[in-house]
Amino acid sequence: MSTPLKIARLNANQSDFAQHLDTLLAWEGVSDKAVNDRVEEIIAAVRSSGDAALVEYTERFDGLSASNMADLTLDRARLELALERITPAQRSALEVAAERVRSYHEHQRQDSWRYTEADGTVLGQKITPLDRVGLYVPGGKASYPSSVLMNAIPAKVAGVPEVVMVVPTPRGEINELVLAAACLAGVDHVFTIGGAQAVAALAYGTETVPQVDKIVGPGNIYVATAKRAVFGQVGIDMIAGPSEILVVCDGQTDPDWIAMDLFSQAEHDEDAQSILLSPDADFLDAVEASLNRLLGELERDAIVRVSLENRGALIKVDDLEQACVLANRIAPEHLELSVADPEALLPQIRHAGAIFMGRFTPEALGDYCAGPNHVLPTSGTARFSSPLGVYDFQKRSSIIFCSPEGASELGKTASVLARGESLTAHARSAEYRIKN
Ligand code: HSO
Ligand code: ZN
Repeated sequence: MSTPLKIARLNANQSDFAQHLDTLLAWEGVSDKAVNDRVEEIIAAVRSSGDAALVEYTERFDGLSASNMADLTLDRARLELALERITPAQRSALEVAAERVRSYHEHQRQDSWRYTEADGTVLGQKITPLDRVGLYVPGGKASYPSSVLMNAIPAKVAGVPEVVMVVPTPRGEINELVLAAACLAGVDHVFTIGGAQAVAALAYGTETVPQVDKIVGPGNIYVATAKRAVFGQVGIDMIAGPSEILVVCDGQTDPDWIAMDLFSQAEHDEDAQSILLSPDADFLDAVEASLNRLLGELERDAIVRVSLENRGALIKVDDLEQACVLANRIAPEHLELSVADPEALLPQIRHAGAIFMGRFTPEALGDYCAGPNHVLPTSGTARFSSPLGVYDFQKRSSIIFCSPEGASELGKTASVLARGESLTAHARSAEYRIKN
């Protein structure tokens, strides 16, 4: 029997609970001076030397030698080959997931609209997809085909004509599932480059890599730092923190199910956070026992242990109402309402990236194939932000079309305001159009 798991047990009514919770939730977005300097250097090199810099960094950092960018480019035929190389079961699972994700996101498409004011002026909003989007896909262990679907499909549903994917392939190791997912999602170009150099290439363009308007997708500290650095030159999605799950359970779900739901977040990485709230103390004991019994069965048990011991907690609450108050305070990325009547709790929930309703809706289903996006606000940012979606790949232009009467009426108002700001040309421009 291995060492018992040391996971925090708290009671929401203990006097120092607020302090405990603050410590538990504290997360410093990493920012490192040395990394910053390195990233700035890389960006400058890619801006001045383009493809040559990409080839050189890819050799240095990924151990992959290429004579030019053509060697680091994968065409659609290569993506189609990947679809043939994966197993039929994998292919059909990817297809099912892609279809569900597509139809969910089709509900998010925004349309242009307009209306006419009484003076005949037409006002409106025109929706336009971005021209070109870059998708960063990490290499190695955190390379998730599901994330390719979650990032590329909303862009395509939004109508983005060109999606450019970059994915590092250290020592030439290619993840066929990632390429197959890219194929199904309709990714247009793939380059096997990564790190800050790939982000710089997407932001500024090189001889081979087309310049994009927005960069989405997760990455390590170099990628995150590079995204922050090129923000303004291009749009970015978000700088995601570690993954989190908050489970609220009435004590009636199988404790093994809840234990595994907590593990499912914890196995992402050592900084991931899994918290359980329940009014039933015996149930918390039962879940703790399940965690101890099941932990050894996991492939990533070492990561899970660090995550749960450093950032996990089992918390006793008075009732489900108190659990909802805490859920709003935590504003988790994922919230499972593992209770008999989740609809009764839903009106009380204000801050969560995604809400999983009832005992039969584990986060894992949402991570892969339920339909909604798995790119969600982390570290409490669900207080003010939303899941990645079609709206992240569309933008709005305002439309103003004045009638002569409208111009005449509005001109009077604009003239007064402009003269108040001492902007005479503004005032006169408006006044020319006032009918006398
Ligand atoms: N839970 C992750 C998404 C993911 N899970 C990908 C499995 N694969 C982000 O919240
Ligand atoms: Zn996950």
